[in-house]
Amino acid sequence: VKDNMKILVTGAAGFIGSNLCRYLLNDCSHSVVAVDSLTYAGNLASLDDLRSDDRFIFVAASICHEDAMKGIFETQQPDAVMHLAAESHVDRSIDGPDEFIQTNIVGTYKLLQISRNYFESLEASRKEVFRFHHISTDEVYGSLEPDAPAFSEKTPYDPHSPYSASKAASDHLVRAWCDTYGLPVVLTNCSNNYGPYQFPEKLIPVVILKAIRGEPIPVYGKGENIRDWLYVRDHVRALELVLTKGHVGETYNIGGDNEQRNIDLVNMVCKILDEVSPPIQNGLSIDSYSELITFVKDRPGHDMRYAIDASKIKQGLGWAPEEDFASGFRKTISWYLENEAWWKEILSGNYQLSRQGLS
Ligand code: NAD
Ligand code: TDX
Repeated sequence: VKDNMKILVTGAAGFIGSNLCRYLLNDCSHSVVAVDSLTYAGNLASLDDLRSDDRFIFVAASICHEDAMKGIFETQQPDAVMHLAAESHVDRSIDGPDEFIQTNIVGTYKLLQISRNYFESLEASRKEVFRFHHISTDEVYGSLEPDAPAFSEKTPYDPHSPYSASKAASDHLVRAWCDTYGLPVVLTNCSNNYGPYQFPEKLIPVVILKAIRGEPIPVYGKGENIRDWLYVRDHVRALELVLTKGHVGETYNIGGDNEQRNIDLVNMVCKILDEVSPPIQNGLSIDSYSELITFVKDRPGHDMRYAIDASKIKQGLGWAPEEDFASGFRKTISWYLENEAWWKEILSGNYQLSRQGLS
């Protein structure tokens, strides 16, 4: 597989997509065709620093729009697809599952059909190179009991939320297109990511931004749920490795070996913030941001624990997380403190103005 591929990245203006594009261009020698329909979660500002690179092109389009997507394949002639476009927030999927079914299931189906037709039209040497990489989540495996072994690639699927069920459905479709039509696919299922450019609805940015603005920090239930946290840069490194070195038809689990109870994590973030941006500096008359922690109504069907066994990608492809847990969180907190303009535009809703005038 080539190390200078032209990669069509769907969901490129989202959290992981924008970090992936940055890695593919700045740390590797790939070119990127960035596709995103700019839903509430997509933000062109997350790609600002990449737009002057002549190996980068952005196209506003939905994976659900077949004509638009076909046109992109025809004109751009990508060597590979990395499919990240999705509705990604569990709470939103509970309040309104429709978009999750449309984008995550129907959109993935449409993208598979277009990719399959495109793949079949390629000449033999380009067929060797082509991959369809589906980016998925550990949530498809369901919830673990406290002492149960971590999820492996062989763990049976048991999704509980509309989000995880829709991602599970998309995983099955991708495998079926490989087995039935010979589309050369690879799949990855990753644990919770944290890092720069994460939309302020997810736990870590919620905690940081509520804290520095002196608002209650909502912790669901008793805060005892456990997630396995991975720095986003380690995830995108793994994605590039699987795309270029992974075996066709295979799935790789990606995780940080870093299980944390929500309440412990939230307290840790508050403690780092106390140090680097003391409450008094933000005009707050509290000693510690942890005083803002407020236990709220639990998420319905809230999975208790996720944990990933990443030994297949470690042993098979030589991947390992590089970012140390504490330093990764410090970097993330600093990023939010230093990039006020990025999140203020989101909190005010102004970021959505950037999509006006896009075809
Ligand atoms: P995100 O919500 O930040 O970004 C998703 C992007 O997809 C947005 O830019 C949005 O505009 C775009 N999008 C949505 N519908 C689209 C459509 N119909 N057509 C084109 N673009 C569309 O999500 P994220 O956290 O960056 O997650 C990216 C992918 O990684 C998702 O598939 C998610 O399931 C998966 N994943 C995320 C995590 C995590 O911790 N965030 C962990 C494992 C897997
Ligand atoms: O305000 C909050 N308070 C809280 O206690 C939020 C937003 C979350 N939580 C809890 C719920 C979860 O146990 O924190 C944990 C993490 O929540 P999210 O950030 O919403 O992530 P999660 O539901 O675990 O899903 C994430 O990881 C897997 C991503 O959103 C998914 O896209 C990914 O597939």
